[in-house]
Amino acid sequence: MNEPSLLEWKMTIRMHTSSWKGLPFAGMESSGICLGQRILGKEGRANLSERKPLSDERFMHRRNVLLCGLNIRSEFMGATTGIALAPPVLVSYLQTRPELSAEYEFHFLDFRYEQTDDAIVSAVRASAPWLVGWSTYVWNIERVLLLSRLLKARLPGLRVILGGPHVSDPSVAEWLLQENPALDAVVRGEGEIPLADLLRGLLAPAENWEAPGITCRGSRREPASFPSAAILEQLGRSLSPYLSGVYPLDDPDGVFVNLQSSRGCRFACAYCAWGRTRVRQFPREVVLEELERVLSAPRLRGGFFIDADFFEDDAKACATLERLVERAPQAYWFMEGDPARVSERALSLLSRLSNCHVSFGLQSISPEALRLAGRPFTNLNEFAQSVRRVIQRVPALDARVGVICGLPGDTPETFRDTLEFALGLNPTFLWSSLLIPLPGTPFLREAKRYGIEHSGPPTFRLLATSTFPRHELERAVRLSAFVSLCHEFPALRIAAKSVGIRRGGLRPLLSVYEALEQRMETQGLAGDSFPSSAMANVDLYIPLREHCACRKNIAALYRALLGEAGWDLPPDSLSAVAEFLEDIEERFSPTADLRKVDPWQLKRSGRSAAPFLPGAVE
Ligand code: B12
Ligand code: SF4
Repeated sequence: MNEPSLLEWKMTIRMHTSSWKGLPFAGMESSGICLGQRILGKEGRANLSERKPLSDERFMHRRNVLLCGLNIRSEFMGATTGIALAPPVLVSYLQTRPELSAEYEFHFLDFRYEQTDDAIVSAVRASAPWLVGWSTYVWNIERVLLLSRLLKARLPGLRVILGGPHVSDPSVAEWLLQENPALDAVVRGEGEIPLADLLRGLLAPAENWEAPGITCRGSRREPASFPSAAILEQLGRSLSPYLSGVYPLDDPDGVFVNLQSSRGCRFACAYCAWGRTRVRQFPREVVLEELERVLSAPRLRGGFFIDADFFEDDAKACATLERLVERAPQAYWFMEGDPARVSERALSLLSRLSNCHVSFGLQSISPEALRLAGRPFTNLNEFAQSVRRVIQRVPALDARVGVICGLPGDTPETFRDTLEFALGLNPTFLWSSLLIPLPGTPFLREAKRYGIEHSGPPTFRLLATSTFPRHELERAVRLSAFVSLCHEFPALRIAAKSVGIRRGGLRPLLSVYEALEQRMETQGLAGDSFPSSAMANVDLYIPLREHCACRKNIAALYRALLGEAGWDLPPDSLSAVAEFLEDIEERFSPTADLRKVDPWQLKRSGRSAAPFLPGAVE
């Protein structure tokens, strides 16, 4: 493998922000830093700041700890993929520990999934690490294991550790060490305290790997897990990579940040790897100071508020929204929450943001599935009313609803009822995730009891449940990816709804998409094989969207709907449909590529477009 120069390496890392072009900035002017200076000066999405002057004796021989993130496939979220937050958070924290920063220097690298193995390995090697730590999630575990093998083969003395939610269960951590000689240890749970303890232990002449929260190898290389480590009692400034300057906010390509104002969740959903951790809040002043710093970024594209429920603390939510409205109303803001908790004040502030997306998790409407998932409290009427209220009050809001396919207790029929219910709420985007029995969750720990059949480590891909046979599950995932795609086209959504309501029946809305899917299948829309990844929904949806990124295929989709509509509609409506079709075809030039078109802009324009069918319902 050719070694890249440091400059090439910096450029490799930066290149992966290039897909961010095309989205508007937050309305602030560029800092004026030119690209060349920047590449030669700081290192893009890597932090190599805080390097102490080499003349300082104390820092001459520090060991280099490199923490790496490997993000999701960027086709999924496009320009709003965001950053892998854990590595810069951990670097930020570790730098505040004087006993460690005297002996170590800490850096992070944020890789894109699309980067080649060679490019990633070269970038890691170029930073000459003493220890590499990977931030591990279900979407990158297989790749991280491969990269760890490649790195260890080239740098036999390198210490390689994993951390993150996907490896935090002791039995998974032990399996990983058993099966992967390239790994030296796994840090379980919240990383700050156990990683600091581990690094302190590694300073001993004999390198002590044993510490709370660590799974490491014993004297005969057999894996052993030590009891869980403590979690941070107080959250504060030291955990903000933006306030510490660890994460550079002056990237000339713009930044899309992840922001955290609390840790933990008061619920404990059986499919979630994140609940069951005590809720702790960052102090209000730190949250606002961090937001202020982010809002001062010269080219801010927006951010994702990763709290479990953005709206849980209304005063905090409104204080945040007020700043977004004042400082960056055009940027892209994402948050998740309970629709019933969105206050009138929050709604009024949301209505002043141009590109805001809020996701509401429905998951299922089956009482049995909700009970088994630990969400028996879900009140479907309240959920529906709350989502409708949000959409009515803020029509320009990108209001999304999420469901899960394959929950224990759900059947193919109840899942289709869930899709029908969700479609009826009229969200701008309906996303269906395939259940993953995640490490650390009851659904994996007690898979048998829940009737869950999975592929085992490392990804735990769902194969079937006792109420959802395998072939039905695959059908349901295909259908839901297709529904997500169609629903993304506002005019198609309105048209499908109109056709469905006219036609009636058991599931009036979903049945239109089912018929449409059948028509499109005959035109080769659906591939033959079913993706063998844990996130088959994503792997089906991305090529579907790519397929519809050209005028011909978009037109085919609309024509299929026209066929459906033709069965029900009076002839005069058909001419309106045809006109509409032309309009759509115009929007998508032959070279139009949906990945480059901002889907949120499309949605918005659709919301204001007059429904083309008589009596169409938005
Ligand atoms: C942001 C986010 C996303 C973004 C990801 C993009 C991005 N740039 O980050 C989006 C919205 C795209 C996303 C998608 C999905 N996500 Co998500 N997401 C999150 C979320 C909300 C925040 C992650 C985060 O940054 N946390 C903040 C950091 C600081 O916390 P942390 O990750 O837990 O890291 C701490 C420890 O784990 C540990 N640690 C982490 N890395 C390392 C590394 C080392 C070396 C060490 C020592 C320690 C360590 O220390 C950190 C600090 O304490 C979490 C939930 C949550 N609030 O954490 C879910 C979460 C990460 N997502 C999850 C899942 C399942 C998904 C999906 C697969 C859902 C689905 N079925 O479709 C999809 C993936 C889609 C795809 N295409 O691949 C799971 C992951 C579980 C797992 N085993 O991997 C989580 C935990 C939520 C859950 N319900 O369980 N997600
Ligand atoms: S799914 Fe959401 S509400 Fe449920 S435990 Fe996880 S973060 Fe909390």
